[in-house]
Amino acid sequence: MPEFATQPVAPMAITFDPAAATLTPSGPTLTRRMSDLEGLFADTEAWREAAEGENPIVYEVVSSPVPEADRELPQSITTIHPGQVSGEFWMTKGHQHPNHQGEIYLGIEGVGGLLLFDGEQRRYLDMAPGVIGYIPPGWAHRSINTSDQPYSFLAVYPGSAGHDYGWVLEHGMGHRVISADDGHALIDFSPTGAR
Ligand code: S6P
Ligand code: ZN
Repeated sequence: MPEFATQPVAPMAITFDPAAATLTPSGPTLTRRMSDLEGLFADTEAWREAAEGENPIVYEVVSSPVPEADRELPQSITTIHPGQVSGEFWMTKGHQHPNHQGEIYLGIEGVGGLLLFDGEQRRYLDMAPGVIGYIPPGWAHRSINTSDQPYSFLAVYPGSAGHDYGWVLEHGMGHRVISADDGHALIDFSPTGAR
């Protein structure tokens, strides 16, 4: 067996339940409430009212036991609950992988979108069960629930990728995703507090 700086975890079978959006056995779970999402939504006053009021859970991330370590390949399932802040759909914080590496998302339940931004070019992918959204190295990414039902997806990414949230707060994601008569619409990114 080759030498590794960090010993790899042992081979394991992980049961993936798409209906329940669970991984068994599971690792850490992350819960993001509205108060954790400062600086994301265009309407700061509406965000503050929600954060200081009911402070709902916006999304949860359950992970498999595979660690975020060099050469490992962790997986996680994110479930974004349905909701809007002043017409802007609930979304993840969004991040850039500072050690530029690719990632895949597989839609498993509900529908949503995957916003991608490399600092110049911007893309939007419609996500649904069975769709693989490919995130190339160097593209920041954010997920959005564009429906009135929960939206879940599986993420698989290199364990050494890292997560830079400051880059997205500084540069935005190129677009905002808002509700529209026929579902959702993309508008140009505006700084937080501009609406
Ligand atoms: C990790 C992967 C996802 C997100 C998750 C939450 O590289 O992209 O597991 O971490 O969807 O999003 P965020 O932006 O809060 O980390
Ligand atoms: Zn990522």
